[in-house]
Amino acid sequence: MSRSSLFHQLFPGRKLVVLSNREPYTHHHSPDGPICRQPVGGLVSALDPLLQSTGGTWIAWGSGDADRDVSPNGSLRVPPERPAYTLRRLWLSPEEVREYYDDYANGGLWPLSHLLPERANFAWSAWRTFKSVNRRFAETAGAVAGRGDVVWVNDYQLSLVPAFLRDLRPDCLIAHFWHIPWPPHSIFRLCPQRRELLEGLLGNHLLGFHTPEYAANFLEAVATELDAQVDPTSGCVVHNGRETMVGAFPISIDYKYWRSMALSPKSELLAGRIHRHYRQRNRYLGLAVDRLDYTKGILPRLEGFRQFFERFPAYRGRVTLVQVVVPNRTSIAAYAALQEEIAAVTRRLKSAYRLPGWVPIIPVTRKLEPEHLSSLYRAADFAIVSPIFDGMNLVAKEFVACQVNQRGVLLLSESAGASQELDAALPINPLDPEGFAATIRRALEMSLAERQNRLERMQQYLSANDIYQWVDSIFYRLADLRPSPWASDLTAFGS
Ligand code: ADQ
Repeated sequence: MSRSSLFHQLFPGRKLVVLSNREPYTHHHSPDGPICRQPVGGLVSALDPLLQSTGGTWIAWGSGDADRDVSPNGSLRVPPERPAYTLRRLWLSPEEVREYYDDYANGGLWPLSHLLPERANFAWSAWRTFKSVNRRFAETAGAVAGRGDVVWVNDYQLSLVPAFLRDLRPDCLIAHFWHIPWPPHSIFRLCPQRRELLEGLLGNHLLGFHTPEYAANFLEAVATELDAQVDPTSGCVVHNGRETMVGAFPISIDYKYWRSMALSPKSELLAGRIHRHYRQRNRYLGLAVDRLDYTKGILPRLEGFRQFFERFPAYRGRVTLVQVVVPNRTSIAAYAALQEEIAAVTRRLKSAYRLPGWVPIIPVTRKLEPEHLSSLYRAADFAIVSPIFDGMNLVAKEFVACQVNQRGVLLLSESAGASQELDAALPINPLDPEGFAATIRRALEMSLAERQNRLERMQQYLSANDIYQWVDSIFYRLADLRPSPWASDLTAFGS
């Protein structure tokens, strides 16, 4: 069944409204006039195909420098080449962006959720702006949604939207997906605004996390902080007469899309060229792909790679790591500093180990087209995905999908959500550089039969557990909640 028919079968006559901080399409000035771009990131990769197939509205902060020129009243139909749904842009002032997004969401909630409390800052002035921006998102959703519509809120930037929206529009069915880890309560309790955040999220009918562990951490926080009834077995919370169902829904990728990208003529050609280049010289290609972020473990990975050459010098001149890092959030000092440090460490690695006709590392710092990215995934002999903490990590799943020749090995951090599903990957501890070095060698020396076997298992798993199955599981769960507390509203409109 197609996505749209499942949605319309489960929620007849309803529309879908998605909210996220980041918009799925941004417009930017160029010498040839405004150009449209799609930002890099897991959330857009996951939800844009969904809205394209179901129609509806996506509400987000209009962050592109040409957004206002293209949509003066804040609304436009996207994707530009074949419009399928409405993008509703919310305009934020530079101060709002700094306090709501840079300071509170990315300077406070992001590091705390990734178990790095010493990096977190929760200034009250930033909190007040966070709250008022969340209220505006909720008011916009309240104005756009039709009676009984399904509203799907995303992520930590919009934690307070559900309760605001539930007050405004009790007829809507509200779901929220939290795309990053939820920390153990001993960490979350350090947030001064923790109770209001929990109450904001309990405005949802359904609240999803990537893993049972994150869901259990959330339930523990609610049970400790609020006067609520919590059933850890079913995931049901009752607070202030409202019921919220909490559960685990591991996000995935569009598996068929990534396969088709890897099998496209362009990808086949590029991957073939790269593979021949390395094989003819008896060399190996390693790959790492990340959004610039201190949680992705890029610096410890480079240290692990350095130790690999120290411990196993026979591989000097034979293994090159292509490290793709797309800059983002560089208006935040910690991110700008990280970008510089990665560049400096990369330069040091190059000058310490380079040999005539060979470099140990090739840095790439731009967004790649899917056919280009898939050709790298396809050609790589191994991929290193080594976040220190990561809600899920879609790069690991994309690599597995694109390995159409089943030759590559996935090295995957045990503290990425994805490691709970991709159990045929080689586990790594991102903070153990020696173990890291040994695992790279193990990957290079693994038999072809074992590599095929491991990839086959993970590919079978991902083909059955793709992004569409993820969306369906959330819709089914949401539809199950109908008798309580949505039933009275449905009866009211004769459904
Ligand atoms: P992110 O932290 O953004 O997502 P991730 O899941 O790895 O992390 O997704 C990154 C996405 O960006 C991938 O789809 C990848 O293909 C793309 N990408 C990265 N570099 C690129 C480049 N140079 N060119 C083109 N595309 C590039 C957050 C959470 C994750 C969670 C997702 C989804 O932090 O843990 O998996 O949301 O819920």
